[in-house]
Amino acid sequence: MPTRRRVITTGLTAVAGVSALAAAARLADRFGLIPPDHGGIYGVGETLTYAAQRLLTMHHPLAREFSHSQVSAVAPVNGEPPDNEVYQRLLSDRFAAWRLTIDGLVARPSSWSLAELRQLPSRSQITHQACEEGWSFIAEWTGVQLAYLLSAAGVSTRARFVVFYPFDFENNFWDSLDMADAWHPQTLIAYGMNGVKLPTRHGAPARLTVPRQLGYKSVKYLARISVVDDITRVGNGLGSASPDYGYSWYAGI
Ligand SMILES: Nc1nc2c(c(=O)[nH]1)N[C@H]1C(S)=C(S)[C@@H](COP(=O)(O)O)O[C@H]1N2
Ligand SMILES: [Mo]
Repeated sequence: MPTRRRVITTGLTAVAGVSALAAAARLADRFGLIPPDHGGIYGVGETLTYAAQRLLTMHHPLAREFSHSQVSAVAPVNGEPPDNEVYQRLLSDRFAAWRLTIDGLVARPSSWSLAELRQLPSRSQITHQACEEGWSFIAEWTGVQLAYLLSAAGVSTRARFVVFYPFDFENNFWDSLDMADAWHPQTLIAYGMNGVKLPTRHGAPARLTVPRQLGYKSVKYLARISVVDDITRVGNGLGSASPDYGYSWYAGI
């Protein structure tokens, strides 16, 4: 991915020239399209990738969806189930005591049990999940749209990002989405995969799925969702654990 990004940025520079780069950076600033890790390793390249992707996807905003016959026979795993006591206890009880918390800049901080989530309007979508390591698979995900949960909680107009905390947060894994991706109809809190309940290693009891971005944005083993205005005060301040490992906060594909 870093290689591809460098190619894109270099390509943009070659085609557009330096003055156009400056114009694009001004445009990004004007529309607030500055990623939280803009000061990181990739600098202006990150800002341009994010801004360019947002402008390009304005007119074809949905990730491609596939048919049942295209579902992959094998779905690899990246990120084993958390081995901490809290998660293992919930797992041993088949998540009967699990609740997904929604807090932060919402009118009604709330929490949902798995049974409650299953009673909400559901959506199933067959999408492609691509890992930054180079492998991918197509699977059907079933769950509730994050937008539904956000509406139910009543999101403040000050909201800028939605933060996702998994049970392996202590191993430094977490991420966030901007509001455009948070409200996106294909952004799901999935509790089902390929017609069965979400397998443990794929993120039980519930995971995020964000098919417009690389796999690492799709946080598994969810514990808590928090709506914030200032992402710089969360964790490393870069919007995601991924910049700690050299990957960008924005992973649009
Ligand atoms: N909580 C948590 N979520 C995670 C990870 C992880 O290590 N922990 N790995 C991510 C990465 S890098 C990818 S590619 C996908 C893989 O999802 P899968 O295991 O269902 O294929 O989950 C993402 N979500
Ligand atoms: Mo990944």
